[in-house]
Order: sequence, then C-alpha cells, then structure tokens
Amino acid sequence: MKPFATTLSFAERMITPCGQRTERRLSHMRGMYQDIAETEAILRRDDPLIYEVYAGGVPEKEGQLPHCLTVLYPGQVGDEYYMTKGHFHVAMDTAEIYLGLEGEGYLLMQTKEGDSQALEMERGTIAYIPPYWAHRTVNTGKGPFVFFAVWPGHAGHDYGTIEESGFLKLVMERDGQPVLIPNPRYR
Ligand code: PAN
Ligand code: ZN
Repeated sequence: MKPFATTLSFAERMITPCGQRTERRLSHMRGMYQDIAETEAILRRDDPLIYEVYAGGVPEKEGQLPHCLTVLYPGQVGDEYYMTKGHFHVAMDTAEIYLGLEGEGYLLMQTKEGDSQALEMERGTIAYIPPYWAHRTVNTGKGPFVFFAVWPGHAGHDYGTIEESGFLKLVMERDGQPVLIPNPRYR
C-alpha cells in the first residue's frame, strides 16, 4: 500500500475520493426507535434518509486506521431524535475517536455491564470512546450533525447486540429540549 491523501469537503459534507458510501434509511432501522407504530406510519408514506457514511478507503485490517465521515440528518421519529444504529466493536478492546465538525448532538455510550454515558458533541469536540463501550450518535440540532471517526482496522462491527438490547438511554424531545430518559425496552 502507498501513502495517500483524500479531501474532506466541509461544504459538500463528503470525503473525496470516497472508498464507499453507505446510506441508512428508516427502513434499515425498523424496531430501533421507541415508537414502532410511528415508524411504520412514516414508512407507509416515505423512507427518510437518516444518515450517510463516507468511508476514507482504508481496509478494515489489523494495523490500519479506517476512518469515515458520518452525516446524520436532523429529524425525529415521534419525539425521538434521528440517530445511528450504534454498535459494539467485535474486538471489544478497541477504542475510537470522533471529531465533531458541524451541528450538534449526543454520543451515547454503554458497556455490557450496564454503565452508561452521554457526551454532548459540537464542532471541535474530540470524543474518546474507550475499549468495551458501545456507541451511538443522536442529532439534537436543526441541521446535519457531521463528525469524523477513526478506529483500529481489526475492530469489526457488532450491530446484533444493540439490535437485540437497544440502548440504555433514549434521547427524546420534551418541551422543545432534548432529554435523556431510561429506555423501558432495554433488555
Ligand atoms: C462510526 C460509525 C458511523 C455510523 O464510523 O460506524 O458513525 O454508525 P453505525 O455504524 O452505528 O451505523 C464508527 O463508530 N465506526 O466504528
Ligand atoms: Zn465504532
């Protein structure tokens, strides 16, 4: 492999050239939002784009540093703000760094032992996700929440655990403000 550089375009909210662009629509997240009836009602009309991920083109291999740009759009399913699926790393002892570039939101984290933490993120926030912590971002702002992420190449992504258990905390709008509440469906 040879050294290379790519361009993070702040205006276009993308990395060029991009290794791979992934789209997550509401239909990819069925059952993840608290209000299942509202999810299905929205899906009968439309399939909104929740977030996009632009990968930097580095292989997911030991020794490498894959990185990507996430563009999480503003919106809600019922009172719950748009969010990413969230995951543990398969190699649990791997960390990750998020750098906030635009907009605002929360980085929700939790361990399998039931510890939970939420960090507020905005442009300039360097958030550190330690080993063993699952992570999900939530857009609580009016515009796109955009952040850059870097993680160890052998980390791997486990989405199944979160699909089964959900997150300990939900981020909901109450009187126009984001509030964190315990997830009644967490298992
Ligand atoms: C991030 C996430 C990205 C999208 O790059 O993969 O923000 O979120 P989901 O992967 O949960 O859909 C990261 O944490 N990589 O490890
Ligand atoms: Zn990750």
